[in-house]
Amino acid sequence: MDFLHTYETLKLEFPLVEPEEAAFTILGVPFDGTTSFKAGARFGPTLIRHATLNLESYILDYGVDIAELPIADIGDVAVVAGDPRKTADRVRETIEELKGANPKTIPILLGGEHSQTLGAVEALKPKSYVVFDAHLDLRDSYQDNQFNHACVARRISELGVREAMFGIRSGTREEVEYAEEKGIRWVHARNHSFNAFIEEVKALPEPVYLSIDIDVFDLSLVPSTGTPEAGGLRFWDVVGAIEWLVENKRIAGFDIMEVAGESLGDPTALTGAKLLFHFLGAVGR
Ligand SMILES: [Mn+2]
Repeated sequence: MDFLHTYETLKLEFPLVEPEEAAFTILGVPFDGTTSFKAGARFGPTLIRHATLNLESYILDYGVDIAELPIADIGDVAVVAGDPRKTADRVRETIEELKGANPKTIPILLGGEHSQTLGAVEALKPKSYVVFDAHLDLRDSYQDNQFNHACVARRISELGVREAMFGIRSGTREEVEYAEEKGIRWVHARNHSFNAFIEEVKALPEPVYLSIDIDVFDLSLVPSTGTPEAGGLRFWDVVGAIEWLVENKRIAGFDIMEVAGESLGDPTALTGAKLLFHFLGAVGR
């Protein structure tokens, strides 16, 4: 199947299927045009795909070999350098094309800046947005740009999507007040627990879009990301939450964003790749 805005790139080393037959469709978004601290998320999709070469496709935890699942990888979106809105439009259009061809496939974005999640949410129109992130991302504007990575949860909330956030440890007074005013639920990283997670998500309407900003993890796990923060979650905290969510809620889409780096084998990309495999295995089991 041909897409207007995508091109071939390094792909997952699985026996891939066409998107029309895929339960999961991977799309890279190599954009880092509004990154304000540590650049390099444009290499995230390639670095994550490369990092998967290090991993066994058999997931011990689930007894599932994800190489046997119907997965498509449609390459990367051709970004509009420096323009998060136009690039997110291409993400939206690509996912609309994909869902037109296969309404059942779950799109999986590999990023790339968090700003690009907006395009996926606009295409998929979930009822709820569950995000693991160090940051609230509820600014109205940042660096004079409403589509900056620091504004993505604000833009999604304005679409009327319910939001719940986990692993949070960074935000402004204005963002906290906005969350309060709009009923946006968030749990500080210090207070994270499986029970706290379920408490916040159990009543959320479906389908749910699940977004992982890789900076949710402690920066010792993920040194190469746009805005690293100490004091994050552990790997299995996030895996446990994903397992509950895919068992209990319909998932509209999934992403792993803000993976940066300049060298193959970067621990940030290895963390992202391992998380991707657990998501695939948890849904596929
Ligand atoms: Mn973040």
